[in-house]
Amino acid sequence: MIVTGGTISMVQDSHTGALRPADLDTFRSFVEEFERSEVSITIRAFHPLVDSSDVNPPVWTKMAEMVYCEYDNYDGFVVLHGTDTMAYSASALSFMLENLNKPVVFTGSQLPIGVLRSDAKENMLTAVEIAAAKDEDGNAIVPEVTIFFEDQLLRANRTTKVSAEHFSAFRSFNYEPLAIAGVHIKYYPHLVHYCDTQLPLKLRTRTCTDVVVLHLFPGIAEATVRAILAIPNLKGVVLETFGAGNAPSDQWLLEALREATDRGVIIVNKTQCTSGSVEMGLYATSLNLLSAGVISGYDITTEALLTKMMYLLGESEGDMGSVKALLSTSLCGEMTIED
Ligand code: ASN
Repeated sequence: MIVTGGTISMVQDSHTGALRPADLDTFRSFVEEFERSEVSITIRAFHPLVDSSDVNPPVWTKMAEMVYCEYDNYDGFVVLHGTDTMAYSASALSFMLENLNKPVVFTGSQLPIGVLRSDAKENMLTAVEIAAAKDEDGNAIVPEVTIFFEDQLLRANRTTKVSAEHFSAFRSFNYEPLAIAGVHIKYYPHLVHYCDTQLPLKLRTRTCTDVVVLHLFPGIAEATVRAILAIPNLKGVVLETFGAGNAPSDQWLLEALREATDRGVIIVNKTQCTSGSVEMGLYATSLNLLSAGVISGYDITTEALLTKMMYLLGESEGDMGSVKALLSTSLCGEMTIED
């Protein structure tokens, strides 16, 4: 269990009422029930613990390295993480840990672990059970990077945080849950992404942050779009469009996008809708984007697309052709490509 921080790692100071980091004994006391059964757990914590708003690519690297270095020593990994950017971190690790054959389950909580009504205990204990779960042949049931929250086990790179209030804080709009935890934990193995077990785990932690999210809105000004596309060293743009991937048909917009793609900037079309897919060419307003060199992001989440872009641009050594090709390929179940 890797404790990185977030609300799940906080207790309330009995004197001041302020939240402060829990010590490791707090986590140990919750998981010691497991220790009496056949699951043994080692707890490693970040020093200092971090709020997930401060998690960035170097911190993703640290998490991925911790999994990689201990990969042969454990059957599964649980990452306790703040909820705010959990979907980004978990998506990033799904790309950084290539050929993963063991569960890496992210979880967190909406209320601190030291608060009576906290959702921390259930989330943490079920995440441990899922990380340790094996089928009758002794193979991990869900050997991919996932997020467990409230009662759903979701593929990490399909997941988005949807609520700052509810205990059920995450959704995967375009892919069914991999398991549902009720009285029993019901797994759906036919939905799980399996890697070739013969291939060794590869750690790929080089990232490039010369990327931007350009969220279109009715009335967006030419100067705004041109200023964003003129960012020095810009390499990748997540273009958040309307509906099935549509954009205003203003000539200046298409010209600005065309100029950027001609300079080698990769622009990927991602719908602002939470569910459904980009279908380029369905309307004239997205056909224009195709002719401006914009590529489809299909039904990917913004979190997965952004982290995939950072990872591909970081690992590509300047081979933009292969970055483009891989952005149009589902690497570990992050998108559904309809023919
Ligand atoms: N601010 C916290 C975090 O993301 C929120 C939480 O964990 N519920 O670190």
